[in-house]
Amino acid sequence: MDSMYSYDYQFRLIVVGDSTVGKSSLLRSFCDGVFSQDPDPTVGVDFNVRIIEVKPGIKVKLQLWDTAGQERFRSITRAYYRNSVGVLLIYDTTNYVSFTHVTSWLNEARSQIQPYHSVFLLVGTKIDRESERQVTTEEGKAFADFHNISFIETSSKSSLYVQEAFTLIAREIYGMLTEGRIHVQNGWDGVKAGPRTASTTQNPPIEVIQNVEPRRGGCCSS
Ligand SMILES: Nc1nc2c(ncn2[C@@H]2O[C@H](COP(=O)(O)OP(=O)(O)OP(=O)(O)O)[C@@H](O)[C@H]2O)c(=O)[nH]1
Ligand SMILES: [Mg+2]
Repeated sequence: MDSMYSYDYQFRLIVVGDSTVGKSSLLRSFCDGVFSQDPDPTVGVDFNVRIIEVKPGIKVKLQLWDTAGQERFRSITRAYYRNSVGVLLIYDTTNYVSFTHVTSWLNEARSQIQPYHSVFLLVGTKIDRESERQVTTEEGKAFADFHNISFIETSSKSSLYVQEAFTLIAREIYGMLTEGRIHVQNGWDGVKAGPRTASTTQNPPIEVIQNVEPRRGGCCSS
């Protein structure tokens, strides 16, 4: 069992997309290893935590914000973008309309997060329902390539590529942190140094920026 107090960094991620695309199911599969056929819709926002290793010896606590897809909660969920360093954009591969809405989720996320940096991951869910598929893998990939973001397809029911999705985005964020393209900044909760960071020598030195304007440009910010 991971100790909740033993990690090098904390990344705050937000999960967005239309209602019923499977956001909560993805998080439950990842955090608890369970799947429900009939979960309750999310009301406002929900919160999950899991620690993963992004490379040998480097542990990251993922603070995962699960948002409600229903329109009536939009003003609540909007407030959670700003302090997120990663955004999982979710659509349902068996529901083409949910795929057409990804653009507006992406635009909303970008407008709320800027001028902070964040990393986006496009996730197509429910690939266990292959016979009902409405969005091809190529369409998902083309969208992701166009927007220069990563892409993966998952099944929470079959636990397919769920772990990989979170590892992918966490590694990308960690890479940007070590390259100095994302920073730990006072007043922003997207990335925080964990309790182990100061006491080990294996981590790259982190630069803490004090009360300055966040930097512009770079990956996924506009
Ligand atoms: N077959 C299959 N069904 C899934 C999968 N993921 C989710 N579902 C089903 O899709 C429905 C909606 O799942 P949720 O996880 O509640 O969807 P959500 O995106 O959190 O919805 P909101 O909270 O309303 O925004 C439920 O009936 C789930 O059982 C999957 O990978 N495969
Ligand atoms: Mg939900």
